[in-house]
Amino acid sequence: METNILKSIFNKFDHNANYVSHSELSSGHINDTFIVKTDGNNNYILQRINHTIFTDVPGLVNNKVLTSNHIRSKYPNSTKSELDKSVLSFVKPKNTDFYYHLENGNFWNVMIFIDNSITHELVKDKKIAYEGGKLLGEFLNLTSDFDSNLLIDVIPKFHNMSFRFTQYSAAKNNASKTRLKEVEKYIQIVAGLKEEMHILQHLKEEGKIPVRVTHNDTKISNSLFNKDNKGICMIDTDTVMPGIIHYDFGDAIRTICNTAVEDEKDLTKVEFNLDYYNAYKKGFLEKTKDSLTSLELKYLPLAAKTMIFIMALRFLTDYLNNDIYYKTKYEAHNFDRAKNQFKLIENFSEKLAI
Ligand code: GN1
Ligand code: MG
Repeated sequence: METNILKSIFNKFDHNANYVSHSELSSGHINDTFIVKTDGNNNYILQRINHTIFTDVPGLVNNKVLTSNHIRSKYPNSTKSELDKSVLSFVKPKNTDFYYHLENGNFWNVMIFIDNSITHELVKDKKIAYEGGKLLGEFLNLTSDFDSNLLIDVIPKFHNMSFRFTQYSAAKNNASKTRLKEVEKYIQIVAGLKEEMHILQHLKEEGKIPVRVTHNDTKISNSLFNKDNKGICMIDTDTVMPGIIHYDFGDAIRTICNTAVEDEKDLTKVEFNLDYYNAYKKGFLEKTKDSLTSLELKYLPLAAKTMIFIMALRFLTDYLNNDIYYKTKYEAHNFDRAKNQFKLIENFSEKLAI
């Protein structure tokens, strides 16, 4: 992205700081995210939100801001600058009340960058898993009294298994012969798991598992830590909306317990780390055990399997669709991601015997 364009977009926002430099953060699969260094007290995150995938960007931004404000309201004795170091803080463009700037059809959003913070793509220490579990538990606690009716469904049926199967079937019907042939083995695996992978959805639909405010994209790179690896807050709240805690617990486990990154091609490196699973669960339950129902607790292991599976299915679907959803860096990128997740399920099942 050209510096001049980026700088001019950044200057539309009301931050009282001068642009010094920027760099792209490339770990997301959907939006374009930049860190902007300034000469002021704060640095900022500038993000272009993909409006093809997120069709109601104003609604999405509103979800993020409402959730953040709700969390901030829990700390009435903290000053704004203290809160800006531990809770996401969104910046309005000049002369408007909305938290986004629209330019040439693109939606831009700015938030304060929390200094001295780090993220992890891959967990290499049990303590980080434990801290990550506490962080998610705390996020769910802080938002548990927030009225989820105030939030829009950013992507309707986002973690709905039947919906993902419908998309998968359509993709299979339209796929090229070559890609269909390549994925044959995985089509069998998907069919074998289909019934089990609908259990959580059925429990949700039957009202046996409560709907709460959930984050819905809890991969470990969306947990912000300080340099001592203590959790600061959950970031990337694009998909905050009503859901069940299993989505969040499961998606976090999917990434925390993978001994390799999500797109590692060498599948011998992909294993499920049971120690990290136990550490994450311990941290998570320390924060949530008093508020979870017995069914919510019972289904935590299945949540992990289900969320690994749903990502395997979504990557496979996108591969069959010729890569129309996720950003890819090379031809078989989505297929490699899918194979990685299928390997993880296999190893998960061996280790947890489910
Ligand atoms: C996408 O763009 P990013 O990395 O925040 C996806 C998540 C997946 C994730 C896989 C809106 O998130 O559901 O878990 O990729 N987000 C959307 O890494 O589809
Ligand atoms: Mg995301």
